Amino acid sequence: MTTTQQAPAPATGPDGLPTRGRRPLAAVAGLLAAGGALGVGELVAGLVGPQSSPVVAVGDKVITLTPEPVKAFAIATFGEDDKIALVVGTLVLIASYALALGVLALRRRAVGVAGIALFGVVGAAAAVTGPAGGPLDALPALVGALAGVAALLALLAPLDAPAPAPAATPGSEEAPLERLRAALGAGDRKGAGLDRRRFFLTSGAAVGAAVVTGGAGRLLLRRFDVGGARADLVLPRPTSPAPALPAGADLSRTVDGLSPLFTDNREFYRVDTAITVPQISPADYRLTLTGMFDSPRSYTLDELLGRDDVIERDITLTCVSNEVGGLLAGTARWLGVPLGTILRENGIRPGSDQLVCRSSDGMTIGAPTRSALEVEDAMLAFGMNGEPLPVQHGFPVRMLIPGLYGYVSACKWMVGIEASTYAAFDAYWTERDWAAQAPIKVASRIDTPAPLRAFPAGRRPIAGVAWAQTRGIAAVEVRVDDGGWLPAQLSPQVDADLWRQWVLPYDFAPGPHQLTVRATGADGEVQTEQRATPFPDGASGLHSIRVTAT
Ligand SMILES: Nc1nc2c(c(=O)[nH]1)N[C@H]1C(S)=C(S)[C@@H](COP(=O)(O)O)O[C@H]1N2
Ligand SMILES: [Mo]
Repeated sequence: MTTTQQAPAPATGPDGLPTRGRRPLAAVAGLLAAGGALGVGELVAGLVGPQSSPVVAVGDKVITLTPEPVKAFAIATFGEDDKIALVVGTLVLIASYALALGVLALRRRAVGVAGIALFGVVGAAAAVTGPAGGPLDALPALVGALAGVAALLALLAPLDAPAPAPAATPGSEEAPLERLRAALGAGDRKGAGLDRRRFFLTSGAAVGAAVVTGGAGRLLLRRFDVGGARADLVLPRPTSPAPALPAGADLSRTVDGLSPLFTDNREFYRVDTAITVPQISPADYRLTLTGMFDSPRSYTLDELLGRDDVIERDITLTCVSNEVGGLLAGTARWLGVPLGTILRENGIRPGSDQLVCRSSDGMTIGAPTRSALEVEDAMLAFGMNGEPLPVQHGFPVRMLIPGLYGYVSACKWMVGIEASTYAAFDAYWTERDWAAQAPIKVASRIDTPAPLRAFPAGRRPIAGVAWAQTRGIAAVEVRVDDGGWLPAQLSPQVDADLWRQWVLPYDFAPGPHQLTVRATGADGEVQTEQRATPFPDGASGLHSIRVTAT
């Protein structure tokens, strides 16, 4: 008599069939259902409007809810690519969720349906409660979820198509082999009820539908794009042009690797929480003043552009998240109207110490009223380096207050100024424990030679930039190894709000060298070597790099 080893009873689906070989396919079904939901969601968003896109709305919420240290880490690690990192991370999360959901749904359809419904409800809630959200904005996520449920059920059906129960396999060796062959698609296990052909046909249809609906949604959303309107905008001539630059003002013409005096708009650093850049049509634009004003009003873009006090100024903008030696600083020639004049003509009340600046994407930037009124060249800007503001940099109107980090002054896509107080309101970053007030610290950076690089020994320039907006830079010194501080040559002093380039030609002996730079403000303040992290009010310390002359 032979004894047959009894295999443990396999988990079974609703039809009593084993789920085992079908699980990978069920996971794929979950993934495709999620893809279908996202695609259909985008299509409906294309009809309803950009603020209703579930992908974007959820991403925005993730940014808002991300703890500050994680956000700081993301900006420090990914810099400009922080949003790409977020989108990729979110997609990985959604994919894992969908794969698991597919497997669970194989045994219990209700779990799959509930999981996708939850997905839809989260997306709908995020869109409805977004800064520009309304009840209609729930539609894309809900319709998307319905499509996702339909896709999931259609994809799972061929995985347990009714079929005669398998004949008991007598040999113990054969079963696992058969299962493997079935999972690899080598052929249907006789009677397993798995309609592989139908599964792949349905999958193909689901992928096609997801791609077509998603693509159509994206195309439809293009009609909200303001690129064309921006290109058509004619900027006024400044009544007060920027000071003329002396010949040879830009030292980068002769020094390789040195930052240009003006940063190209395409190269200009970008820091914001917007996953999709707000698209504000010039015709619809309004800047509305509210709060502690005697006679607050609003301005159309034409009213701002048509004023007779248009100023043009060269200002270096800096992000509080900039690390010592970091690249989150840039200079542009800005065109706009004086902020102080606008505030005064609306009768700003003396009791206001904070301006709550509101952006169309819901961001709030809290700026000191006093600086807005008193800092020379504080402005509402609509032009950047001779063009209308690029959409990424705040089109059509942003604020600038020289001398303050961007997060307390440089509100982009700005649609409102509420004259308020620090006691009454915590702005977005202050709520996240960044300092409420943050003047830019004296800073200097070595651009060339690049850190950890090797170059031929002998004479070559050490060069970089230094900034101390509103005060100006008086001197930059460089230390090589343990030597003394050597004065660098500076680009001409044009305006205190503009950074200065510096260059020091140096004879490098062969071997490794440590280069350190420090700046002195025109007010006599020497840049501190005391190291501080960007959080909570800006990094400090000296930029120091290692290089090797060979
Ligand atoms: N609406 C909005 N404005 C914003 C921000 C933002 O996240 N949203 N970020 C601020 C920060 S932290 C900085 S440093 C500057 C950056 O301006 P830029 O992207 O044009 O360089 O914009 C400021 N204005
Ligand atoms: Mo910033």
